[in-house]
Amino acid sequence: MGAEKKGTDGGGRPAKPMNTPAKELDALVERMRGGNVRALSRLMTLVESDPKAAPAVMKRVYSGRANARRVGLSGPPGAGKSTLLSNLLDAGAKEGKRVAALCIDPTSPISGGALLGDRIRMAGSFSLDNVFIRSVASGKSLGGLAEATKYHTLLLEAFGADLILIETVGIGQVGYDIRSVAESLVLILVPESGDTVQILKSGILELADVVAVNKSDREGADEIAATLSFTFETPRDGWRIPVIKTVASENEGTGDVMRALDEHYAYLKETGGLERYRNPEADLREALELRFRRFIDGGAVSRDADSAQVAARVKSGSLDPFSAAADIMDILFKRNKP
Ligand SMILES: Nc1nc2c(ncn2[C@@H]2O[C@H](COP(=O)(O)OP(=O)(O)OP(=O)(O)O)[C@@H](O)[C@H]2O)c(=O)[nH]1
Ligand SMILES: [Mg+2]
Repeated sequence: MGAEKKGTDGGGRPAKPMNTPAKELDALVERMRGGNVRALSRLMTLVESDPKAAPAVMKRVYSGRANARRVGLSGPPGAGKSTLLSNLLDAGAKEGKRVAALCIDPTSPISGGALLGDRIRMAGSFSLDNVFIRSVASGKSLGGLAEATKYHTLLLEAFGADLILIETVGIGQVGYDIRSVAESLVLILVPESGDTVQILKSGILELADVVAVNKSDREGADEIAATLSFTFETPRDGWRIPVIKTVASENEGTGDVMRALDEHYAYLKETGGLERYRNPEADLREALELRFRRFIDGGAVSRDADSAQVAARVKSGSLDPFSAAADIMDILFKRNKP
């Protein structure tokens, strides 16, 4: 992509802690906007490993971004998320799009999927021609996955990506609102995913916009696809969830998934669904939530003697958590800036 087309970068390098000088940031952002992959990776590492540096970066990249298509891929472990993602990346690149992938893995910095795995294994991120891949390891991101993913998608938009694919762990374990980073969600199931009743019960279908029945080379694929199609016969808010059979390992069905995503995007545009999730007010709300979560997770309650006392009463059962939360909010906001 852009000036540096080949090879890997130092995405895994620890970022310089805290105050990267403003001039240095300006220069990095300028190089990144000019298509420099190394600068992009550096900025990603910076916001990931130092949430305190994030506002300084976001200040420089938030406005003037192009809007990228952002697609999430979710599904049970081993369903073929990485393989399908890799197919979609290649298909997008062939269409001349600048494509990017964020692979979120809660346990290891390397996501599965032979092709993708090999690409990523080389470094924290990888880029070749119009393809950019980055793995986001939860262990590395101090602000947590939600925060890192949000910043990374915004950076990729500033970089000029047309399509951003985000692989997450199984739906329900995502741990954050996927809608804030992806307007379309592909749920990948396999014939072994169990009967439809089971799938419906698990609630994982709630968020899906497109369903792929992957490993359709295996027995039971037709059956599960037919039942799911029947289940989705009635449109939800005017969108009928397509059920597509794929064999990701053979690159079969990739085009159908791409088309379904195009249709979903058109549907969102028509119905105002895009603006609902993509606007500065929604981002402000999320930024506040992220900030507050980090504040709490960072031990704000236990560090403050009065708040800690209230928390202790919850633990001992003498105060309910809801009254306690109200009290602690009062105490903390009078004293601190989250
Ligand atoms: N038979 C068959 N195997 C497939 C298909 N798609 C992917 N696989 C294989 O399934 C395995 C898992 O694929 P991945 O793409 O790594 O799946 P994943 O969902 O990303 O896995 P995790 O990230 O570990 O949860 C790999 O060995 C793939 O080659 C398919 O359509 N048919
Ligand atoms: Mg994977």
